[in-house]
Amino acid sequence: MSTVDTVDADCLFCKIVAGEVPATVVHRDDTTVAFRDIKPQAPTHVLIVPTAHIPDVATLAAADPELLADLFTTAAEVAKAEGIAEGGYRTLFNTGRDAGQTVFHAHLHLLGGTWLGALAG
Ligand code: DGP
Repeated sequence: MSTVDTVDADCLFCKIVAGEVPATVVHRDDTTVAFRDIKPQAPTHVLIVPTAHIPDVATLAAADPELLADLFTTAAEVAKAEGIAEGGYRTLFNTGRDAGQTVFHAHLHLLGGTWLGALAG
């Protein structure tokens, strides 16, 4: 159960959660919604968002760690449904301008379906 329950009427992802902006939704439950990224960077590229409006993952972690865990649980379920769980996948948050965050409603990127390369090393 989420401890935060807010909506921002001007937020694109709040509008997707509410069904006011179309998106290809692949999962929905009480606290999270998962939909395909409009500009995919891998064969599977899904965004998992809290239904509540929370601007970034740092705010989310401080406000509701259980909800943060829900995002990863949903990511694992979507990865399984997409057939990428066995091969492996990447999950990441961009936090703030320098990381390239463009939508200020926390979202977990789920990427997979191909060799993604190593991030470092
Ligand atoms: P980030 O750079 O971490 O803030 O990622 C934002 C992502 O949101 C980016 O990969 C593109 C995606 N995106 C932007 N606008 C839309 C939209 O209207 N619909 C969908 N499905 N995805 C969007």
